[in-house]
Amino acid sequence: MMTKLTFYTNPMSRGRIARWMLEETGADYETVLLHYGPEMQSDDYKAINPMMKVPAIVHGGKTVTECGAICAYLAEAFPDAGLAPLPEERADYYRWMFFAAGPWEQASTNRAMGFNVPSEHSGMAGYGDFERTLATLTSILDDRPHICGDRFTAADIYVGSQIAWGVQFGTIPATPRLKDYISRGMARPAFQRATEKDDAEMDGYGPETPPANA
Ligand SMILES: N[C@@H](CCC(=O)N[C@@H](CS)C(=O)NCC(=O)O)C(=O)O
Repeated sequence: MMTKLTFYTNPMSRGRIARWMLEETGADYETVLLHYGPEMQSDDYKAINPMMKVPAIVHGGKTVTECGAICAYLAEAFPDAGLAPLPEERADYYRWMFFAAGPWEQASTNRAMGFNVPSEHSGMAGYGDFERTLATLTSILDDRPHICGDRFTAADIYVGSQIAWGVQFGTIPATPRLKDYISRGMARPAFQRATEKDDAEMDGYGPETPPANA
């Protein structure tokens, strides 16, 4: 019997990264759409993610939250998709997955909110400062077509999505190299399927939209 896989998301959220990963695996999954606000803060959902955030997956009764962890978990749970790192790719894979989930997510969010680490405290901030973090992120692709080298892996879904969103929102400069990298990801059939599914659900799920029964 197939292990049950449930995906909790909102189509206007980082859940798009997890959806892309799910589509790459070819796994069967059930989608539960949550509105921002009361639905994400309900006791039922808090039992799944006490952070009250999407995305989350529940697979065989086990919960995984955090986009980076969801991508890494699914890559291993569905090895036939070939998206988990080969032994020689592991160093780059873990290094850049964690870099994107930690330093980059914090640096880019703080920048978007207009918060800059005071220079005298950059030693305490895990990402130091925005400029350094940005330069490090974009340098990954200076000498390779994918995050781990020659091959597309789950790191290209997670780190690549962060790069694509940064370019889209203007936090990351749109260099020809990055634009080419992003287009290669977007050309993948799984990305297109995921985008179609999320786009089809957008109506009524924005951050300002309360649930219909609220
Ligand atoms: N670090 C988390 C971030 C998750 C996150 O912030 N999700 C946002 C949507 S993009 C959310 O659920 N916000 C609802 C809220 O905080 O009320 C991840 O990578 O999954």
